[in-house]
Amino acid sequence: MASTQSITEGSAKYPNSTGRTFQYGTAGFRMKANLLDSVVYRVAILASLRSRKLHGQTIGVMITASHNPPEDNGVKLVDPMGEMLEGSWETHATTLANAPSDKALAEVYNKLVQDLNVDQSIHARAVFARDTRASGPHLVAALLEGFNAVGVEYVDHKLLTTPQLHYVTRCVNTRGTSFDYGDPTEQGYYKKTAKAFKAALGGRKIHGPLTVDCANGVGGPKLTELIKYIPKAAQGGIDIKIVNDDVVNSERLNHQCGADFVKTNQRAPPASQANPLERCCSLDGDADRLIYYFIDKDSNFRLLDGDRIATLAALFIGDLARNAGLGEKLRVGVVQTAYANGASTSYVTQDLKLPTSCTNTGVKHLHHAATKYDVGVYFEANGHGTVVFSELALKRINKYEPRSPAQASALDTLKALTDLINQTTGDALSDLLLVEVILAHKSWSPKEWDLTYTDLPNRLVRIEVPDRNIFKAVDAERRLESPPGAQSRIDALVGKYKNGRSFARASGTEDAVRVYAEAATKGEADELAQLVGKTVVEVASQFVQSAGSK
Ligand code: 16G
Ligand code: MG
Repeated sequence: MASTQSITEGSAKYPNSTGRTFQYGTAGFRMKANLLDSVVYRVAILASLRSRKLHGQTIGVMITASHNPPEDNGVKLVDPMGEMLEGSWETHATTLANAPSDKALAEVYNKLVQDLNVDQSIHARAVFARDTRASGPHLVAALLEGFNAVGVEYVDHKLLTTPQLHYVTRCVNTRGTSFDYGDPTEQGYYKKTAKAFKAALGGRKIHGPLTVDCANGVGGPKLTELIKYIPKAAQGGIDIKIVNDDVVNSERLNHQCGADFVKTNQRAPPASQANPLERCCSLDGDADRLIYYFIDKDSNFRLLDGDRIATLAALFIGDLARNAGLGEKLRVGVVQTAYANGASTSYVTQDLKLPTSCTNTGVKHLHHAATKYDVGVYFEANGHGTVVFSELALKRINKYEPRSPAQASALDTLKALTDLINQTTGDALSDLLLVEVILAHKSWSPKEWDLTYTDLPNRLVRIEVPDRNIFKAVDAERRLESPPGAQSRIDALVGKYKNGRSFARASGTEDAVRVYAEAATKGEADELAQLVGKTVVEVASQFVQSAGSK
């Protein structure tokens, strides 16, 4: 039970004194860790409201800043089924975080209780975890202060990857129901994942080691744990070589390593010393992104990003569904964002003959769109993604009586995948086991995987402008609606390039505009990105001038 007094007293220990405006964005609140005290305290209060509003279901709280530098941190809420916080509540999070004083906070709280019709006598529950950042324990103290102020019963899961916390949240809320998702513990996660991995492999051999760069983040110790539950290749499992798993020297987090480093720089982290044609992958700081890569026989770096993982998964699952006799009964679709390489989209529609959808950037958008298919494969090019099976799909898969040994075998693999793949959010650990299973089934090295299609040359640039908020995108961020005239200038530039495609969108996590361009050659893609970037700078400064002259 919460009282105005307990809220203000707790808040006085974590006052909002930074003078900042906070915003719950695509990845929750994220910024320099030393600015987050009051925000985390208030997120605890928000969790109590959310839990009570949802009749005492358990809400997850994750303290992490993913691939950001070590001095940053962040916090986000997880809804009962392990999904991202419902969009309309992001506004409440922002309102609470920006209440200017302790007293104002209590007022905002009381107003939310009224407006949202929250019954304060309901028992509120939360689970939480953090990544390995040095600032984590301090922020946990602020969180506990908040939980105590509003009377939340909580379980501290200490260090977890973000997807593990999503998993635990769903498990707690489905326990003992027909949707039981598993044992709500870290060990439960390992046992379920390892068992499903073995079943999905179905006796196929994994050749050669997989080198995993853990970004010096929480994925390192957690992958080390997971491996204990999985046999080595010689015993029918996998040989994993872990690099960048230093979580003691926290300044090494995401430094010269991790999925974001690899995707942005298009090169392997220096610590990765794999031989040509050996499979390598990188996680990000909280292990919800995964990027594969290898060095080809001519010593060229080859990236196998989120688009590649999505196409590989869609190819495999589509084949399994057909081979199991469920081809007509399972509608497999692929969800991407505007950043997906055009060649990957063509491959899905023309070669795999599967439907695609394009959504705004941010996992919650992709996840939502993916649930519209029976089996929705979603990945951002940056490596965040998963595959979601609808309730109907699960029913069909579990009830189907195979008519031949071949159907039975495909069905078994499909069933195992529904347990192997984290249904709550993108999960680098479960995604990497999925990739390994698929490559083993197909007897593919990364070379064959890479040959499925040829990426269009592309370029991503970051442009700083006085006010990114004037850039308003529509049509899944593929077109700018504002500033006026900007899109027609971009269209004119794109029209000059063969296979040209380009868009500009305001970043949701940084004070910048991102410009993406594709074209027939690398030189042209670079040039197009530069020109569109220049246009962005020009229209932004014209906008400032015209606003100033009004
Ligand atoms: C966040 C999103 C990620 C997205 C990225 C875009 C989640 C959990 N994370 O990291 O999906 O790709 O933001 O960043 O939704 P941007 O808006 O700065 O380009
Ligand atoms: Mg992440």
